[in-house]
Amino acid sequence: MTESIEGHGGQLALAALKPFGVKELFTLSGGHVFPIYDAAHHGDVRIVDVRHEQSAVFAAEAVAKLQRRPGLAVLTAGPGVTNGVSAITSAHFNGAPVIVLGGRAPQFRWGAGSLQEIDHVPIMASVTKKAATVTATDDVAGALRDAAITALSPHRGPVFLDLPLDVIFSTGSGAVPAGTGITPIEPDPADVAKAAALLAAAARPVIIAGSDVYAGDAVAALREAAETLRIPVIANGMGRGSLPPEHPLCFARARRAALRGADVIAVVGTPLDFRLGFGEFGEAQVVHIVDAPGQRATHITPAVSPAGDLRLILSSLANYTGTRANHDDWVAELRVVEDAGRAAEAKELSAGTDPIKPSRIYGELRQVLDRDAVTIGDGGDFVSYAGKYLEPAMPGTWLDPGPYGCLGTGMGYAMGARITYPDRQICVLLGDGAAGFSLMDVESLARQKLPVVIVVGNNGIWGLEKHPMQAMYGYDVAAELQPGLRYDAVVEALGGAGETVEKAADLGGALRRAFDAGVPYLVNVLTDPTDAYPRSSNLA
Ligand SMILES: Cc1ncc(C[n+]2csc(CCOP(=O)(O)OP(=O)(O)O)c2C)c(N)n1
Ligand SMILES: [Mg+2]
Repeated sequence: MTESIEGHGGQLALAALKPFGVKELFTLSGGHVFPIYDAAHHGDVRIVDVRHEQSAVFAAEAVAKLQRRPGLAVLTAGPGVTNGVSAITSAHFNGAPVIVLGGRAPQFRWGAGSLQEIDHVPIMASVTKKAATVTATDDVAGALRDAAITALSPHRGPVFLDLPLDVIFSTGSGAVPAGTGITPIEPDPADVAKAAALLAAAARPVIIAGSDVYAGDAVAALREAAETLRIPVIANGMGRGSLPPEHPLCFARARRAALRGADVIAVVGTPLDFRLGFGEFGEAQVVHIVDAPGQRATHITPAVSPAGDLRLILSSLANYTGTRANHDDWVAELRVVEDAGRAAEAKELSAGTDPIKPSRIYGELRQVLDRDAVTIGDGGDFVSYAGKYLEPAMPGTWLDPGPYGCLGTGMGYAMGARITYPDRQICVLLGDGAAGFSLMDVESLARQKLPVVIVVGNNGIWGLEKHPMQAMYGYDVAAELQPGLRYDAVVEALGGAGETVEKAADLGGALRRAFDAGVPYLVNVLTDPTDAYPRSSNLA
């Protein structure tokens, strides 16, 4: 059934997004986009506004990632759009279905020098799946529908459209078909069969599950495939939590042993990038399972690379009927390493040192976080520890910045997570350096009654740069921040609350107060500046 609609450009735009489940937009005000606000105000789309456009796009990205539907950011013409560029790029790297609508100077006098007259499209083209200008009001609904379909079709990613002032303020008509019209990509059955045979026959197989497993709603199929073939699973990105930590096939501490010892490694739903040693796993054969042919690696040649709907591919693996090698010894071997790693961590997690070790913060957090809490990492070393010590128990509960590694996601991601889950714990793990990019958006969170907990690992330095620079040069520059700064006082001033913690024994109480506060609450933990996350690569 297709509905015919009439209205101004803003009304046509939002009507077209309704079948895709868009219920809110993130924005920072600008006259060029007023008609979209008018449509939202008189319709049922919630307007959530921010203090910097990057937070609007990060919030839309969090909604897109968590809910697997388009997240919408509306940015005013010129600087509004360009302020969103890094965040849109993050969505691009993360394969997140974000739609960014930009205002645009009027086209009827284009070239005459209107306020904020700049062609955004070439700026956006390389960091989106599609970037275009809608040049007629009658085209708005169709263009928005196409944008949503493009954003949601694997491999997912952001779409940018700008709407010239005269187009968006004029009235026109459009058609809104029901449903989303997205069809799964069928994988080549021969590729899937080869992948299944390789994994089943392997003596020491491993599955690495990445973000697209969650994005493609393929978590159940992954679990089924792992369980029927009895293959250990290691997760990264939003793949984390696909198997709960207590699952016999879920491994984290044994990652290195698993990748060193494996003879077949199936990497599912994540690129073979720097996070996975560029897919160079020694003698092991690599099966790269991707959600679209364009995601296949070009820098190495895997044994086979099935491309298509991840649910279909993983379900086929689960239904494999050929002969299977017994992997029990391999699973048991890794379990020993996993348990030993876990035992070794206990000391770190309970470290009673003064100043506080970041690991102790995670030890305390593990005791107060609910299983469905959403945790968000924005920072350097402090967030590397989060990746190591926090164990997401459910899929879709961990948000990291992804391979673009852009600092500043914190408050935007927190906003998107809070909008998605009004009743869950939302907790940002924030470096003190990272705090500078988005902390002002605590004002937006407080004003719009969006409580979140922010835990700052306050070491007074850009730790992930200072320590490597010291190691490389024997000195460091541009790596200092003011020590002991009261980020909690900043949050109080912005309408939230918080406290500074200097003693490990005070952490637990502070965290409990934070989750009970009902307002944005920042726990400012003064941590040991000499502590450096142990890493093999020095460049971040
Ligand atoms: C937008 C952006 N600017 C710069 C960097 C480079 N960078 C990566 S980690 C890091 C240090 C982060 O410091 P902080 O947030 O205090 O965390 P810490 O390492 O001290 O725990 C920097 C500057 C980046 N990733 N993104
Ligand atoms: Mg720091």
